[in-house]
Order: sequence, then structure tokens, then C-alpha cells
Amino acid sequence: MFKKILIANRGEIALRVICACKELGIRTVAVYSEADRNSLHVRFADEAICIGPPRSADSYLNVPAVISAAELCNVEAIHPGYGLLSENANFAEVCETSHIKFIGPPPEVTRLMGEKEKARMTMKKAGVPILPGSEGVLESEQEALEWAKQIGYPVIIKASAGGGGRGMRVIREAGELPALFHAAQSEAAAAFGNGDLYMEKFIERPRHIEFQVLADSHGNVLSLNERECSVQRRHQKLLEESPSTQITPQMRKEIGDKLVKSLTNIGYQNAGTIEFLMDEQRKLHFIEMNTRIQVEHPITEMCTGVDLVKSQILIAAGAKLFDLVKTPIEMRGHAIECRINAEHPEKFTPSAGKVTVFNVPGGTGVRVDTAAYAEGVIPPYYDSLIAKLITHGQDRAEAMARMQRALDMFIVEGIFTSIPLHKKILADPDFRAGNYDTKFMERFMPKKEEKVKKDPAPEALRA
Ligand code: MV4
Repeated sequence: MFKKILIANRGEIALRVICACKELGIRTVAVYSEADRNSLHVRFADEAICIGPPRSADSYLNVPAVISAAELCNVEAIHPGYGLLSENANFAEVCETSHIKFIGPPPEVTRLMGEKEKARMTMKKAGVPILPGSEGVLESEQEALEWAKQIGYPVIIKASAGGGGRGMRVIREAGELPALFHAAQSEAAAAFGNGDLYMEKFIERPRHIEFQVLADSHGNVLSLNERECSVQRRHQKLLEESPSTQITPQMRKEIGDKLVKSLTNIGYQNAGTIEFLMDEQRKLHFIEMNTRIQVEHPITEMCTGVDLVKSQILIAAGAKLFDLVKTPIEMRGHAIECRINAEHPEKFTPSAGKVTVFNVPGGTGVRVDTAAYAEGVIPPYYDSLIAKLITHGQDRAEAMARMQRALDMFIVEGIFTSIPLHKKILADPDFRAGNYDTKFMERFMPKKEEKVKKDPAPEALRA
């Protein structure tokens, strides 16, 4: 077992990893930027090292700085959390050459899944359903036109190095294709240093459903079932729930079995998430795989009773999956997560500054993962997520009731938050009926003509 781990992250996920380490009796090293000196991850880690100026590029993303801290503190492993360096295969390689265990899959697997077109072909070969689409990268506008004709419009062009919604173009007829093809190509080349594109049939109103897996270094893979993440805006998830109201036990087993087979073939290790789009016929199609722990992992933990972060660490240390997890996995009840962001409720711009009041809800079935505290400062340099409010109940109705009362009891003053928006979502009849897709949040967008001409009195909007 590891004696000491470095956490290459900040905020609530750094604290989440510290919690797991404390329970496992592992010492922790926090790294922090100059803006994070007073952060809780620094306070709760056994050791802490400043690795640079506030901007992520100068600190949390600075590979030599992170590796130096790891060597100086003699850690045996690095947990990358999510975002930042978590899906950077080059970083995983540098860890390996420095004889530090990267808590994640082998670098080749991270690299394979990072190339979305290759990931898609790999899953197809392994028998996981994918959307009709191109095979390999699109070499020319001509080839793109031929594929589109075969697939049938509308189609979507995606950047192979993209993901999470960046570098996509929807094409509704052949006439639009040339311009959009070249726009996507240059945008991808500029954003990712790689202009490779691929094509899929476009689904108009998909639901976003993802499966959580765990895989060890001995060839064992386990599905921990699905999460529904369709409540999002601008590719930022706002609320997730597990299980999905749309997945039958038969679908759950069918997809789970296929994923276990395919990920065993690939040699996957670590926690992982396989993203699917559900079409209007309720069929699932693989789109991407994430090789990290995800923001929304707690809802799976609440329903399965499995500690995913502890599992990641123990798997990296060589543990066998079935010594860690009691099988078969039983889904207990229903869980919902609201992502509380520090942002303006109508403009959705980041809202940094000092938190003056921070009253965290508790009680039966409520979990809060956060690194925020009263009198603490939310720096403007990072992601706007300040807390995750998770509720669990025997069924969806109980999880929703707990979420509503927990949102009422969550008081944040001094900055704007998304709490009022979450209250609106929980009160929405379609949400309550489970009747929503990825277009659901459009109804909460301010209409163009009445678009916040002047700021309302700030006091009225403070969450
Ligand atoms: C799609 C799609 C429709 N058809 N692919 C956006 C994020 C990236 N992970 C994949 N995305 C989409 N891919 C096909 N073939 C629609 C989206 C999409 C979306 C997907 C999941 C959650 C929210 C979304 C919002 C807009 C578009």
C-alpha cells in the first residue's frame, strides 16, 4: 500500500481525495497556487507545497512543478482528480519515468480514449453500439460528403481531439458541408493542435446517459450502472441523477455486460465513465469515454455503496477488484446531485469573491462535497464549482424532496450562486416527471429581447 500520495488538484475534489487517504491511513501532500494559500485542501493535507502563480497554466498544469513537489516529498503516487492533468497521457508518462504511480489507466489507454475517433472504432470492434458514422478520420471534404450521403442528413462533424462539446458542427444539407467542414478543421487545429475530424448521425434531442466502471490491474472489470446527465447548459452539467428513469434493468445489464467485455479487451484500469447518447427510440449509442474520476461520482457512490476514490487508490496499489467491492452490485434507491456554481444567476458569468455566510445543509440522505467556507475567498482563476449537493432517498420522489429542502437550507451570501436555478429545476413539472433531454435547460435561458439590460439590485439576487 502507498504510504504517501500527492494530490495534483484543488477545491472539493482535492478534499475528496484527502478524505479517502485519511480513511486508508495514507499521508497526503497538497500542491497549491499562490491564490489557494488559504484553501481547505492545504489545511487538511499532511504537507503542502506552493507550486506557482494563480493561473492554472502556471501552477496546477505545470508538470515540472508538480513532479518536483512529488519528488521533494517522496510520494509514491499522484492522484490527478478531474480536469487539469487527469487525462494528460504525457503527464502519466512523466510520472511513470519518475517512478511515481499515476492513479489512472496506463498512458496508452488514456491516449487511445483521448482520440475520440479511435475510441469510437475501438468500442465498435468490441461490440458496444455506436451511431452510424465515418470510419477513421475524414481525409477530405469529398470523403465527408460521401459519408454524409451514406449516413443521411443531419450529420455532426466532431474533432477527434475534442470532446465535451468543443469543435462540433451540425450539417443539415450537402450545401452547408464544405464551409462547415473547413471551419471545424481549422478550429480543431487551432484549439487542439490536431485538425482530425470524424462524422456521426446527428441526434436532435439526445439524453446524456453514462455508465460508471471500475477496472483493476488483474483484468477484472465491473459496471456500477448509469447516471443521467441531460440537465446541462453550454456543455456544463448542472444536475445529475442515478439511476436514469429511462434505463430498464434489461438495458442496464445488456450495456454493463458489453462494457465489461470491451474494457477487459482494452486493458482498462481505474475508474472510468462511458458516455452514451440516448435517441428518441431510447437506444443507447457510445460517444466518448472519460478515463478519470468524474465530478458526479458521488451519486453512484450513494446508490452502490462503493467508495470510488478509495477504489481508484487501492486499484493503483495493485488490489483485486473483487476484494474491494461486494458483488453483485445492488442499486439502492435514488440519488441526485446539484452542482452549486459561483456564477451570476442570469448572465452565468463567474462570481468570485468573499463568501460571507455559508450554511451547509445536513440531515438524513444529504451529502455536501465542498471546499468552501464562511469568510473564505473564491478565487476568479478556476472552475466556478464551489459545492456539490447530493441527496439520496429510497426512491426518486424522496431524493427530490430532500434536494428541495436541502437547497432551501443551503445559504450562501457574498457571491452569486446557481442555487436559485436549481430550485427552479426541482420545481419544474417536466423535470419531476423525468421528462427531459439535453435541450431541457433552454427554457431557463433569459429570452434575447429581455436580456438583462441593467443589473437588478444585487441584494435581490444573492443566493
Ligand atoms: C452529439 C449530439 C447529437 N448527435 N452527437 C456534446 C458534448 C459531446 N460530448 C457530445 N455532444 C453531442 N454529441 C451526435 N451524434 C449532441 C451533443 C450535445 C450534447 C450531448 C450531451 C449532453 C449535452 C449536449 C448538448 C448539446 C449537444
